[in-house]
Amino acid sequence: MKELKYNPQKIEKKWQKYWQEKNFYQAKDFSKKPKQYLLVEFPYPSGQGLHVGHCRSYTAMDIIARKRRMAGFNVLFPIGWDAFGLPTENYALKTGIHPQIATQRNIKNFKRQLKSLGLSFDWSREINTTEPRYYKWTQWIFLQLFKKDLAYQAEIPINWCPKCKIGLANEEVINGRHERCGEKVVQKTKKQWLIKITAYADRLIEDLKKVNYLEKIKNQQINWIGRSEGTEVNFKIEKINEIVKVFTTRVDTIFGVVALVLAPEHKIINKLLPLVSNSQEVKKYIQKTKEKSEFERTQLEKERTGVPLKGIFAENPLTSEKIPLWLADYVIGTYGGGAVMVVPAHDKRDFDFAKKYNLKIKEVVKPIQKREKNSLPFVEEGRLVNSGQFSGLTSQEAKEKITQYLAERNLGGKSVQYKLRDWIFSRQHYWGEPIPIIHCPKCGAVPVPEKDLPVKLPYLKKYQVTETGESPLANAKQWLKVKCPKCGSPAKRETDTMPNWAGSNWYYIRYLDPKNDKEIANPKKIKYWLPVDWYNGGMEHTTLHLLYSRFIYKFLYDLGVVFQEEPYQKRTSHGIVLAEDGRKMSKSFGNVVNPDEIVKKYGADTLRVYEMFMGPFDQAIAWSSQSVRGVRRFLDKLWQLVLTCQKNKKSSQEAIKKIHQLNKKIEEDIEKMRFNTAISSFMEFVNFALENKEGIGKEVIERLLILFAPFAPHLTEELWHQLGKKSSIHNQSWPKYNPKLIEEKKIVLVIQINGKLRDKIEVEKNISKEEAIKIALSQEKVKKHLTGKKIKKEIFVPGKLINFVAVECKIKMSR
Ligand code: ANZ
Ligand code: ZN
Repeated sequence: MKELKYNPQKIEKKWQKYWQEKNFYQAKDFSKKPKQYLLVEFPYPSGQGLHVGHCRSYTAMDIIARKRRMAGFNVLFPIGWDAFGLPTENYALKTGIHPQIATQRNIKNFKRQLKSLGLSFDWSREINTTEPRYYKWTQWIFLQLFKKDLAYQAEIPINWCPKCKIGLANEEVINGRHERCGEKVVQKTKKQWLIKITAYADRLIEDLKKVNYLEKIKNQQINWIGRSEGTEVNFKIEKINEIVKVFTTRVDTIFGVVALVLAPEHKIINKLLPLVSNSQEVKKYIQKTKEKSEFERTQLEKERTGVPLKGIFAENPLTSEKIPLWLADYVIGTYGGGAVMVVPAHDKRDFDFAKKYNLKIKEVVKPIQKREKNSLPFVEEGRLVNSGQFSGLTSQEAKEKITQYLAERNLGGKSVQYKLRDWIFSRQHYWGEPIPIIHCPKCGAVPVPEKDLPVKLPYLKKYQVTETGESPLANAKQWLKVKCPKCGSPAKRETDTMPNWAGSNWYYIRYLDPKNDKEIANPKKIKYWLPVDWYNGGMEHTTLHLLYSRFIYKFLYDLGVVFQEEPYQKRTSHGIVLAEDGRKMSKSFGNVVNPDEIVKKYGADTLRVYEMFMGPFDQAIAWSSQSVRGVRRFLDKLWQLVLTCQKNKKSSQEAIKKIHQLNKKIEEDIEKMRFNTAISSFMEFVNFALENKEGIGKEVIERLLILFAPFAPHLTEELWHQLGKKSSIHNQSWPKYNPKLIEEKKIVLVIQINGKLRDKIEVEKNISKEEAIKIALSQEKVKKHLTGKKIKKEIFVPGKLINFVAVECKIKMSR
């Protein structure tokens, strides 16, 4: 039954069924073949269905997976669903469809869509973060963190939307506003669960040396952690006899301190308020700060504000000077000690602050080399002046000496600070994993015994957030009541749920053993498969998701659950797919491309090949319908080529050379993720072949199909069978190119003038006499030796030399 025309609608379903029935893509635990674990970021099954952006990144890794299988690897290429979280909860609130039902529906739809693309996922390992069998282990990890004191509760300010009366994750705050309603977000203090990721900060930086990530991704990780070395200085506060700790990276400027500024949320303020003469003003300022988000407060260009604590002074530990105390919202409560020593002469922010409030400006560092213009603030390092016994030292020397001086007198010492904060792990939402903790009036926070895991999320009809901002689980009256596992008294379950990150920071471990109810995964399987060899994902996940999952892996390593320090050997990222108009695809713009329609109209292989062809893989690219049609025409041509040439017995030398060159190119392009240039090379080859049909025989056609199989798995499978093959094209070995065949035939020609060697040139082996002479005459050395001479004769020995026989010009001579 031969198809004469390429008809993807007829063949794609057929082959998908065939592959599935034969379990083609199932990874085999403990196979003797070398293992290869290839990972894509599992999708969030939203109500909108699959985005063409998913198709792009999944097809890319699918191509790599298919090529690796053909090259003899035991490939693990799994998929699952990251299904807890806000989008589904919000969708449920809007439509009245329960999140659980919505999730099931969405997954069903996503699965149908992914399958229609012919992606070679191992579906037998499918996971779903919202299934109790899965989140049992998410909760188990939390318990281990709790037992190691890495999960703790604290009163901390959270983002709060006063309109929706709801606590927000940082991701939900865009430019200081709630992303859903646009209301200005304020800070509200609430008891939260935190995870102490900061305890791993140094290792998270250090171990980047062990992995093969793109350089920019490594830098993003490092900047996010934001390690800063400096000095902690204790400032004594008069009247109350307490100290305020200050973190500074410029302790060499300490003789230039003119004020001490506290963050408005600094704890010590409560003690100071009764002592200041302007307490009303101060209280008002604190209130105003609460209405601002951290984003607003740290904007660099914004005007500085502050309020003095009148009548209170701190003491500079080096000079014993009395310095005034202030509050200002540019000081962040959670960084360093939540206080800053103000040095207007050497810091821009402090300079602006001092100008505005008429503080003194004391210069204590001068440039080492004299400058023409000496303007303040001078923010670089230099040599100290007006700094008592430290005057004359360089900034570097002074930092060390002053830190030592402080340490010896118990007034401070070396300190390292991180931008990275502990990870806020509580959400006051319904659609997440319950935190497995029981609050007992006698024993406090008690972990749920491991044997009682999972703590199942109760089915609630009403899952709106409560007016007080408590999680909707506070309404699950039955579920809430439990006995304390320690003392048996009546106690209450924790009602906060985990963030979306919780289920996604370890999911790649569960693929190894998704049905294991005894352990997170069998250790032998962990040993065999991990680490992940190649992880591709979105640029937007190269900070948080990557950092969280690396952290959890290190923690599991410390527990002895996994056996290396890093989960991903290699990390790359893809660019997003924009709409045809260059904007983000969005329902509200009406510019969304639905992959279903493309598959229906042109076939999955066209969609796949088009998305690989659209542009450099790591860049954002706008959709082009015209280019989609162009790709479909290319597939039609390839189809015709194969059908026309299938009877040809022999191939021309040129065709063989070209197909081996293509072989090399495709191999290299796939490894470097240069899919777009790979496709162009296929197109060029097909054009060449159509013009030289007589020279395209079996050997060339078969190699072409195998090379193209990872890109267009259905089309190539169909043609392969049409050639009379009985086994699948995807079970063929990846072809090796012959390096001898593709060597570009370059040779060196010697250039002589009157028999004397004057130069050498590199040219094509079968270059013509005319061409060779033209090149030879353009060489500088040759020109030089021919000046004033006239060429009488040119001798060309192919593959060897050119000899110019030349004589002196008479005219010139006679002059
Ligand atoms: C005095 C000083 C003088 C500073 C000078 C700089 C220049 P990084 O590198 O980001 O760690 N700082 C400390 N704690 C702060 C807080 N809670 N909120 C806002 N700013 C804070 O920055 C360290 C510097 O940031 C510290 O060094 C401190 O200002 C400020 F000529 O101290 B410096
Ligand atoms: Zn108890």
